[in-house]
Parts: sequence; C-alpha cells; structure tokens
Amino acid sequence: PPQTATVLHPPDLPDLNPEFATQVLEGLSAHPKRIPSTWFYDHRGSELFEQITELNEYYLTRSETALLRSLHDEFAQLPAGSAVIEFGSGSSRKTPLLLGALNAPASYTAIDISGDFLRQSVRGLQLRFPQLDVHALEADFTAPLHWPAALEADVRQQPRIGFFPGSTIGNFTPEQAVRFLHGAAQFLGPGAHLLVGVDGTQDKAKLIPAYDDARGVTAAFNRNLLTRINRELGADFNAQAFRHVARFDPAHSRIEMHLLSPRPQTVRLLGQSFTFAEGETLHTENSYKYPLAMFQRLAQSAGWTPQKHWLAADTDVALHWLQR
Ligand code: AVI
Repeated sequence: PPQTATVLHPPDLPDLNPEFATQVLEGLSAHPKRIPSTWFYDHRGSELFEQITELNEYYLTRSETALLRSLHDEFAQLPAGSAVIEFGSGSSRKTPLLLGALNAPASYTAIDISGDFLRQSVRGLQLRFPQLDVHALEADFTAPLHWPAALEADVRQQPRIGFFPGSTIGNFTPEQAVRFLHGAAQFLGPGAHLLVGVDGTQDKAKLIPAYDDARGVTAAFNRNLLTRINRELGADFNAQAFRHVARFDPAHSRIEMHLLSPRPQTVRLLGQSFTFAEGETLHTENSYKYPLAMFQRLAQSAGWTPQKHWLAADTDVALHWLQR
C-alpha cells in the first residue's frame, strides 16, 4: 500500500521546512504533477528573478517602472502624510518611485515572507527617506494579516495606500487573488486605496519570449526549483534532464511554466519514488494576464471600487487604482 507522507528529519537535512516537504510530496503525487510557484524564491531563485527583470524580452518590469515614473504628478496630488503598505516588497526596487512622488508620506510598511530581503530593502529605504517612519513585517500576505498593536493606531489615522506592483497578483489563481484582495481590504481598512500592477498581455508573440528567453535565464529559474528540492529535501532530481516549457493558455488567460521530462525517469524524495512518463510535465507556475475589465470585475467582487487605471505606453501592463 502507498505509505503516508511522513516528514523525515534525517541529520543531513537540518533545515527541512515541513510545509515545503508536504507541498512537494502532494504536488508530485497529483495528476498533473504541480508545485506552487512560491517555492521558486530561495536565495538563488530571487537572484535569477532579478536577472529576469533585466532581460530584453521581459517587458513587465520595464513597462511598469516607466508607467510609475510617468505618474509622478498624479501621486503628488494625493493627500499628504499617507501610510504606504507594500505587499511582497521583495527588493523594494519600485517603492522609491511612489514614495518619492507622494506629498510628505508619513510611514512605509514592507510586508514580505523573506526576512532577509526585507531587512536589506527596509534599511536602504530608511537611508533614502530619513523622515519616513519605516516598518518591516515578516509575514505571508496570502494568509490573513493582522497589524502589530504598536503600529495599528498610528497607521489607521493616516491615509492608507496599499502597493502591490509587479503583476505578482497574476501568480495567484483568480480565487486566491480575490482572497488576497479581500484580505488586503480588511487589513488596510475603510477609505484605503490600493495600487496594483496587472499585466493584460494576450499576444503570444510577446508572451512566449518573455517566459522563455534566449539566454535561458527563465529556464534556469524554473530548474532551480528542482535544485532547491534536492538540497533542502534530499531529492535526486537531475535538473538538466528536464526541459523548460512556457505555454499560453488563452482559455484561462494565463502563461504556464512547466518542466518537461523528455524521457521516462524516476525521482526519489523522502522515502518515496515518483515516476515521470515520457513527455510528462511538472507544472510550476501560472501567470494570469487580466485585461482591464476582467481585473476590475475581480477587484469589485473582493469589495474594491476601481477608480482609475493607467496603461503603459507600449504594452498592456496596467496600474489599477482601487478604493475601499
Ligand atoms: C513574479 N511574477 C510576477 C513573475 C511573472 O511574470 O509571473 C514571475 C516570473 N516567472 C517567470 N518569469 C517571471
């Protein structure tokens, strides 16, 4: 009989993360095989993602950054003394474009699951904006968030602006996106605004190279997941024996990334074996591409009122301005 998924703690895996182990075991047992894309972002994965954002083919970052820059005067007209709260702040590269445009913002709160990145980026921002009250919350913002008591009273008195750039919302399923937007509404409170970056590109000729670049950086990013599983969970994936695949699914309006096994192979992980048939794939990421009206409906169903949106000059990358 198949054995139950027991998490082992052999002495050579001191950092074994039980949630990672469980999700990988479950995902490899599923049909089709899948692993949530959140596990891409170990140290190396975050480095590779930074490299992706600099690729010619990856239009998203460049477009959104130019769009944010072009909105300087628009942001400058918002009420003074606001509290900016960023979800999944990562390296906070785009944050200065908002903070620097706003009229004397009072505070900035960065929320990220990776404490490492969080500490670094928050320190940098504090140096750059010495007047700003800067806070870091190490938390998983896909689960319900609560303010630490020491912060809540202050922030609730300031005009609140949630910031979720990068089209990261596209990596959630639509159900997860609604749950996130609903949670953000609760967390930010009545009267708050949310500025969200959303890619609506439907053109395959732009999408495929953006997710399968000529230099193979995205392929390395995708395969790094297997390297991470080997290192942290003691698996024996041969990462080079999997092909990086990026496909556009117009029915779901999403780009999918997979790792394809060109020949049959078996992988061992935590006492179990998982067999890949010839041509079988491991689904590692969805990146939903919401056209304007589609995203507005999604936001409305989560309790937000779409007030404005701005489109990039040369792509379908948008910034949505929502009010609670
Ligand atoms: C972080 N996220 C918005 C990226 C995206 O475009 O979905 C992750 C990524 N995957 C492949 N390339 C970049």
